[in-house]
Amino acid sequence: MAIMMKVLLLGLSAFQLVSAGNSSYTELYRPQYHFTPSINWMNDPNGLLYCKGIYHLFYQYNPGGTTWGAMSWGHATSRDLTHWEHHPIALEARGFPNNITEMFFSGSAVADVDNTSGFGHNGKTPLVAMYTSYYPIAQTLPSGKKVQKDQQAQSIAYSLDDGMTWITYDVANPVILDPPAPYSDQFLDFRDPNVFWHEPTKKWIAVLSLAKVHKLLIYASKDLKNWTLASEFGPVNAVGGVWECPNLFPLPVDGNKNNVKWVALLGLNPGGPPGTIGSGSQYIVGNFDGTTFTADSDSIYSGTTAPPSDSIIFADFEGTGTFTDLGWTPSGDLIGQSPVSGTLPGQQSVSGYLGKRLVNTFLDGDATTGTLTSRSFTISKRYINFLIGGGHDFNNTAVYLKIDGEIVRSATGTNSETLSWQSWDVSSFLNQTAVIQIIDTATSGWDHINVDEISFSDTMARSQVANWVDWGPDFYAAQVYNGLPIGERVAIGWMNNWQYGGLIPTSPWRSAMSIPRDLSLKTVGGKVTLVQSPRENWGSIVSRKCFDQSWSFVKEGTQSLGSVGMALKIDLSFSDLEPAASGSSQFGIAVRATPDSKQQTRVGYDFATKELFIDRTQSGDISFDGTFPDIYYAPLAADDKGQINLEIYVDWSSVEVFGGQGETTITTQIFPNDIASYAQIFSTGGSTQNVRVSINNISSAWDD
Ligand SMILES: *[C@@H]1O[C@H](CO)[C@@H](O)[C@H](O)[C@H]1NC(C)=O
Ligand SMILES: *[C@@H]1O[C@H](CO)[C@@H](O)[C@H](O)[C@H]1NC(C)=O
Ligand SMILES: *[C@@H]1O[C@H](CO)[C@@H](O)[C@H](O)[C@H]1NC(C)=O
Ligand SMILES: *[C@@H]1O[C@H](CO)[C@@H](O)[C@H](O)[C@H]1NC(C)=O
Ligand SMILES: *[C@@H]1O[C@H](CO)[C@@H](O)[C@H](O)[C@H]1NC(C)=O
Ligand SMILES: CC(=O)N[C@H]1CO[C@H](CO)[C@@H](O)[C@@H]1O
Ligand SMILES: CC(=O)N[C@H]1CO[C@H](CO)[C@@H](O)[C@@H]1O
Repeated sequence: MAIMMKVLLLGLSAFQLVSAGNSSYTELYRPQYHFTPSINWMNDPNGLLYCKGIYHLFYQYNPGGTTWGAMSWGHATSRDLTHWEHHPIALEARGFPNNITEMFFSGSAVADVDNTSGFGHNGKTPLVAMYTSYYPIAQTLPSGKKVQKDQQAQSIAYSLDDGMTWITYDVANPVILDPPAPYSDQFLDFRDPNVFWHEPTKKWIAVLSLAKVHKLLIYASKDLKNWTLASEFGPVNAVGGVWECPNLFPLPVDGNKNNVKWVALLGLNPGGPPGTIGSGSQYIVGNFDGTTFTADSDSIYSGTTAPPSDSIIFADFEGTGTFTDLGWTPSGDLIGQSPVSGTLPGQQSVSGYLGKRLVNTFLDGDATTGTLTSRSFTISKRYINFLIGGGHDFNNTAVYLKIDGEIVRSATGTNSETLSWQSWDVSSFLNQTAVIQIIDTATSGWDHINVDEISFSDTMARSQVANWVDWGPDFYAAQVYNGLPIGERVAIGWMNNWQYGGLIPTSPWRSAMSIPRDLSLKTVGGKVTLVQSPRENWGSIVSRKCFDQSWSFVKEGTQSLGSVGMALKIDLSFSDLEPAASGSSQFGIAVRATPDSKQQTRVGYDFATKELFIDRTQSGDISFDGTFPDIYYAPLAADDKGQINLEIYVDWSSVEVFGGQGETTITTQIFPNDIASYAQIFSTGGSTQNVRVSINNISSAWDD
């Protein structure tokens, strides 16, 4: 149907087109202009390669169902990164479905135009894919190499028909069998080769991840077959979970071809941006000489920043002695216990605390339960700032502010051992008497809490432990295209999160890719920053303007824009005026709202904190995972005219916001009703000036 029609339209007769399924692409929640497989489970983008005018998109795919399993490489192609053709599976799990002996995990692909591999034949340029072989059982391979149960090793395959069919290099696979000493014990977590041609040294480079020890390994090869370890990099910055899916690529700074920097971009799971749970992506800017990647010093964060300079430290848990000695009242298993020096036996590495000691309730593993109650104090400053890590459960692993026995503020961790700053605005409780309570009342899976450096300040404390590629929960495992001209880099991310990826309420497919994004490096606020802009053939899918209006000011309250649709491109700009007194003023737009506004996703800006946000707490179906309904914040400064500029891309189950020049993005999935086509603007705590809202309908990329 839709898919077959496009075959005629684009005349891609050379391709054998098979739609893996026969979806009409109109099911509830089906993305209209984001890539999805027609059926079954998808995760990481793989093998992104631009070759002969065609963008290849391979992806982690389960041919057997809508949850992770039987990992294979699915395949689609596009001429414009907007309209996609489905192709037969490129690399199907060996032995699928009944006796799987090898799965094809993530990797990348290149066009070996100089035939360095010798795979060329009859004048055909070989495409070569390098991927992680995962072996669910111990075995001796056709190459004679022996692998252990659950081993991950790196293999290659080649194609002589422009990527349509692939031949695994069985005589020698895996071409990188084991991690190098001293990491040989890491063979279960050694993955995701990112291969590219390095012209100055005329070599292939492959960057791999040693996921659990937070290291990138850089290998070099003349022929894609024989690989030599060149160097290693890491750990740096965010290390709250495994490092996966590394990329390394050059980009000119501010368009200057004489000032090229290299970017290492990688996934992190869990331990994403502050306030998110689960997967995230970070980048590091530096230099690469063909052997070693060296980070720029301003791209490395040495650790948690100290609290704001005006802080009064209430509890830093330093010194010696028990919680009781420090003035806290313990209960349960915490009676007689003390703050801990860092990581406990059996625990992943705890980081981000200040000084030597912190509250860490992993004492008897997750079995420990109890509470700690502070002495009472008078609230004297606007914020209570503290470092928090550990489990995410407001009821069981949490910090509470109590006034007269009532919980008036609460905070919880993000299922990460890395502590980060959280703050309560307590300006409405000034001069009142309060206590802080730290609770751990549950006993399995992330049921512990880490707390440090509770302090009072008139400034909100922030954590910067990494350069976040995206501040939302749904942008992971991004990969950058090979084969584009120097200076041009397009990335696609998996628009999902391991926290709830297998539970999202879509059928018969699960997971979408992000909008393909043009990457560049620009100096923003004095710092070389990764800037993203959506790269789609908008001209072919943006239909008519459904709303366009300017206001010199919008008064406090909400204003309906009517029913504007479910797939939208919205340009929103407004003045960043310091709110007079309230300090809590926000402006923004609610999209995918039902007529009664009970469902809506709010995209806005907080003038006091200078943060962009997406609030999906009422976005529709939020029932499938307790961490899904949440608000995501990201720093964003006004432009030099004092305006905040947002580009917002709404689809049937997602919202992506590009703030400013694209230095700040937030990507979230949402699952609203299909009557949720309304939009409204809101200005809270005061009026907002110089507002312009322009909305275009986006039509389906699946039914030309
Ligand atoms: C599974 O495949 C392996 C390798 O081809 C073979 O040795 C083994 O006998 C097979 N097992 C079953 C149960 O078919
Ligand atoms: C590539 O190299 C192989 C091995 O040397 C050779 O047989 C083949 O003809 C070459 N192919 C091309 C297109 O040059
Ligand atoms: C592999 O490459 C290394 C480094 O270039 C070289 O020393 C070695 O001889 C090569 N091995 C084979 C089998 O080609
Ligand atoms: C808090 O107490 C201080 C000093 O006693 C006083 O100046 C201030 O007005 C009080 N603030 C509030 C909000 O009650
Ligand atoms: C936008 O598209 C939706 C469905 O695709 C449609 O219902 C709506 O009327 C359109 N709005 C405008 C103003 O074109
Ligand atoms: C995803 C989808 O629409 N699958 C349908 C494809 O066609 C067969 C046979 O007509 C249906 O049974 C499937 O439900
Ligand atoms: C299961 C449970 O007790 N849930 C509660 C957790 O705490 C929130 C408030 O933060 C309550 O609304 C829930 O009912």
